[in-house]
Amino acid sequence: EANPLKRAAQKIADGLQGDGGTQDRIPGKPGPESPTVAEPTEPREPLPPKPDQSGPDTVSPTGQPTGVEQARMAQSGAYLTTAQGTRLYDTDHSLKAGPRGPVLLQDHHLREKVMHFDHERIPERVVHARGAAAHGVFQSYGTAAEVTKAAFLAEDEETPVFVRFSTVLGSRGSSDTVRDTRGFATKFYTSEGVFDLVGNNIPVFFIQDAIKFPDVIHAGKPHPDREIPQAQSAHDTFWDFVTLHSEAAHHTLWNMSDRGIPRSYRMMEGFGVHTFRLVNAAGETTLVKFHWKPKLGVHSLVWEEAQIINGVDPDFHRRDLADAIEAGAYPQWELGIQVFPDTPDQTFEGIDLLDPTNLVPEELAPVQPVGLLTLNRNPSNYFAETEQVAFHVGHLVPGIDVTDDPLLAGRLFSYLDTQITRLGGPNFPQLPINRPHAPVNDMQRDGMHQTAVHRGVAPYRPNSLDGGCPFHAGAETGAFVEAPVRVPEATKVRQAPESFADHFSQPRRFWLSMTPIEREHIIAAYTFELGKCYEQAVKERALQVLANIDPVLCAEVATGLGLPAPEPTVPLADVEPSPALSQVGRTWPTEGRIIGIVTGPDGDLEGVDAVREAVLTAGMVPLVVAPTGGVLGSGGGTVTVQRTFATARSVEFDAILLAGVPSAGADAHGARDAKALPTLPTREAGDPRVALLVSEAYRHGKAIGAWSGGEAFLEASGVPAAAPGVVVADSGTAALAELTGLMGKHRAWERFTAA
Ligand code: HDD
Repeated sequence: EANPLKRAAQKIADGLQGDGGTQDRIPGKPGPESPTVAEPTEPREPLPPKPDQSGPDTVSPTGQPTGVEQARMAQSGAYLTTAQGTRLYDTDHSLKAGPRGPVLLQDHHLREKVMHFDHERIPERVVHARGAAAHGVFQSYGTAAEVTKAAFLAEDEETPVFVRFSTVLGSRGSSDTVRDTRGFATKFYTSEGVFDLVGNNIPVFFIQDAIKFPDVIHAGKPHPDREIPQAQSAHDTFWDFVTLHSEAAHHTLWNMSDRGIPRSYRMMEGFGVHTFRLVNAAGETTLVKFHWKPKLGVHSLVWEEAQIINGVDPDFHRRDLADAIEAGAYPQWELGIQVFPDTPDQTFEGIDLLDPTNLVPEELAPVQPVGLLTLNRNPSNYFAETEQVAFHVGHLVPGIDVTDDPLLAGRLFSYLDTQITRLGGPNFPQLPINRPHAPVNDMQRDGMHQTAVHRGVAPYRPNSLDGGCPFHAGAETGAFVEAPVRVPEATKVRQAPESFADHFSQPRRFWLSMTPIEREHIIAAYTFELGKCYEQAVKERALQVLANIDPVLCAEVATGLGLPAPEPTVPLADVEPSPALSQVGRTWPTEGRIIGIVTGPDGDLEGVDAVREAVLTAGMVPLVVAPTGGVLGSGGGTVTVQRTFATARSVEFDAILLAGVPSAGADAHGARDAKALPTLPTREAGDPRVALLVSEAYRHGKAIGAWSGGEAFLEASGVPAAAPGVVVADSGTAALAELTGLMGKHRAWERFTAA
């Protein structure tokens, strides 16, 4: 297949044949490695990883290449063994005194097997426990070379990376589409050592000083008595904290905006949040903020969609990322920097650059692209890679240094510290996923889980016994040299600077930068979350914070809560909006978008086939939805079904196409699952499950198209054929052409009342 996008989309569609699992595959189309029905009798090696999967490329702590194979040593040979390499003839029965007798204490295999199982889990991350990750490559444009000597940012440098996306509050098994901030952490395996950019999809933070991190997280995590709610902020302790602590107003507002419920990890921006200091070859310094800009645009779910997905497919974001990469539709982001002069006061246009609750509008300091990130390989083992990867803001390379942001200072302490508990000792840099690709020659020795066999007798400096090795490097031999920044003379205090005291002008700018539709979403989010709180005092205090941001926002939420809207306690800030903060209004590529094509045995199957072909050619994914699974039609004009009315839910699709005449109710095609529920008040025409599909898609602003009688589904679902974003056409391909144009806007925004 010549068109790579089409090939990618086809692969996603194929991979999604049934609802996962080999039994669901279409008869006659087994997967390439489908297991046979019975257990194989001939020994064979474990299946190799799929083409899209790979483990980390590693080198040993002493710089010796080891490759992935060493990491897989535990799987050599075709025969089952103990951990000591002794072959086993049975692992299904404990050693007993007779078949019905007691189990014998001497069963060393039972003991070893269960002992290991008992210790398979490590503590999950205290925050960002739930994540999904991928390998990739970063290609530098060289445009940052003027401001930094970092080798990986020089022209045409290619650096392997590993990126982990995450939610913050939920535990490892929680849902993907909760309202929360998302982590966006990147490990660059550069020739000068590892550089980690440990950012979020929101450019500001709840607190200005790391000493408050345990407070904000304790407040956001589930209530300590019942451990509910999981993974979300709609509860009293969170709102108690963020309303008592007004520096949290800005980040909270972002969380309540559409940014808190991204459509996909592939469609999120990333931010380094803090201001960093770059150093160039001449030793000159510049202050910067890092940005990741997704090629597919920044898109979000709508709240109801997010809530449904949490039940229907809690792994929605994880699946989306892995499917896209497996199919070859590699997600890409441009890394960019906002550049500020390194002045002694470290402010820009009156904005304190050391205050992590501030952003600098792109209109004041444009984001300048410096390189391209492409994620192109899925991990081959979740635990070894995604779970064991250890990021740290202090993993820096020459040319990138930190600033005195007090939040960053605390992070510099916390990340190393937490890995000791999480990964069981100080040797986690030796884990394959964490190993630098640059040669390592440290004088760290011993400790839990030491896997290196160090040579020599003198792990100390100065020494003569190991020939004085290893040697210090100078700046010219690639050493990390801290930027010699002057620290002002001062007295020790536990105090924030006065410039950290403005907590409302930045949130007000964000609010003013939103379109009316985005403002409605924000109002709805506050109303929902505060409506879930029990404490009246917390709600009242939240309204006070909102009054200080904007009177309309405050009044609308107050109405929703049935409470009076208070007057502001600070003068409303006079700020210019920053249109770059809004997600609505631009047109974006539609690659990788998923179109549900609803049809049945009586539908226009030839038309469906033509549409599938056109969707694939456009690099999007067609999923055919029909009353039952299997293959529709016969002979040449057949269509394979990927989803049934029972398994499909609108939230999986970015747009819906309705092909052909609707079948009246489930009985027409013998689908029993429809009978598992009490009878719905079925409308004249149309299966009620399709009516739900279409009405939900409509409510969520998704493009809907129909042809060849499919328009009757619209009627049955209560969707006006003339509504914005609804297309009725003569043929499937004509409907698709219009639909694609609509999807470039992400949603039919005109359908939202605020528009
Ligand atoms: Fe943090 C994990 C991002 C403030 C302490 N943080 C963690 C991860 C991300 C961030 C993306 C997950 C990394 C991964 O995938 O393994 N954190 C941020 C950002 C912050 C921030 C963007 C503010 C700008 N964090 C922050 C503070 C502290 C921490 C102020 C502590 C004082 N963060 C941690 C941690 C974690 C962590 C406890 C948990 C697991 C880990 O580090 O490896 O150390």
